[in-house]
Amino acid sequence: MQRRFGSSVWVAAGLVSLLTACSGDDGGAAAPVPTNTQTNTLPPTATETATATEVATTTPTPDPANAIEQALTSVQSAGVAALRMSGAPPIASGGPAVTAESLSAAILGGTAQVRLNSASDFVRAYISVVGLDGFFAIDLPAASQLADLQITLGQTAPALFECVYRIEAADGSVGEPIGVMVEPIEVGTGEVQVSVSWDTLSDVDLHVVEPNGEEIFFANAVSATGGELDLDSNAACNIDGLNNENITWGMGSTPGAGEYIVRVDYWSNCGLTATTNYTVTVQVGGQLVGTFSGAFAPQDADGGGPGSGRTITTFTVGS
Ligand SMILES: [Ca+2]
Repeated sequence: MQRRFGSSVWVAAGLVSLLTACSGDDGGAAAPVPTNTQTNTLPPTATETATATEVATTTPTPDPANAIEQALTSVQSAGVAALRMSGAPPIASGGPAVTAESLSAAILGGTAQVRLNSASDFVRAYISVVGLDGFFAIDLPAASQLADLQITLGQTAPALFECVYRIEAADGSVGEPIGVMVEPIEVGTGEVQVSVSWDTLSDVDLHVVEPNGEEIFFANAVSATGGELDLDSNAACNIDGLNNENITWGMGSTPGAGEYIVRVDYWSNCGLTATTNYTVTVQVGGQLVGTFSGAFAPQDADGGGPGSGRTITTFTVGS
């Protein structure tokens, strides 16, 4: 079917954000970052030193206002959720270096696709944010020189923050950290927010069916209840490189009570032969309901319209 191109003003603004977000993750351009995000500069006591070596097993009371969840709420890879640890990740100890490549833009309340690469095998990755306490640690299914991460941003993440990656080899050695500046795209983050991100320059479409049956998607971008598709990426293979779509109910609108159906359609592979991996993120009432990852093969592309797509999940909004 015919479809419009993405035309809203803020797609152009978002592209600027993407470029900014990518500016530090091309390997050589990354600025060095502190190897420790702790702000306490007092010399550690014997007790504190002992505690610091046990960050993986102790759970100090976190300060929510200064915790990593201010920026990042979840990290996954290969269908496994990362562990949320307190304190700071381990410092470098001669392990492998890493580069981080953004395969999608980062949007508020959505999930960014990030690929870690190394010239050497690694078995674990650490993700932290400069100035915020805590970190995520994720074990790979097997030693690899590549790991694809799905990193979910908070709906109120800072306008600019530095995400720090480091990896660990099988022998326990940790490499030097790499910092990536992230400037999230300010999409709508209302009472209900559904988004999808993906990792190739192809056209994926997000469809949300409301309890009243109205379907929000590119050809019906604003619903009667005020639900709106406010980001439609790579529309008709007019590649913006954001690789994100977002549907939300903004200020002054109220999502109806009842069950919502989330579908994702592979509109076009845009000539690519690679598999496209996607992650759907659902936020309701300011809480992360869940993330749902899957993949499209090139032949799954169907140029779909209303009613098209793969059902990803359903969720219920109370009255
Ligand atoms: Ca699209």
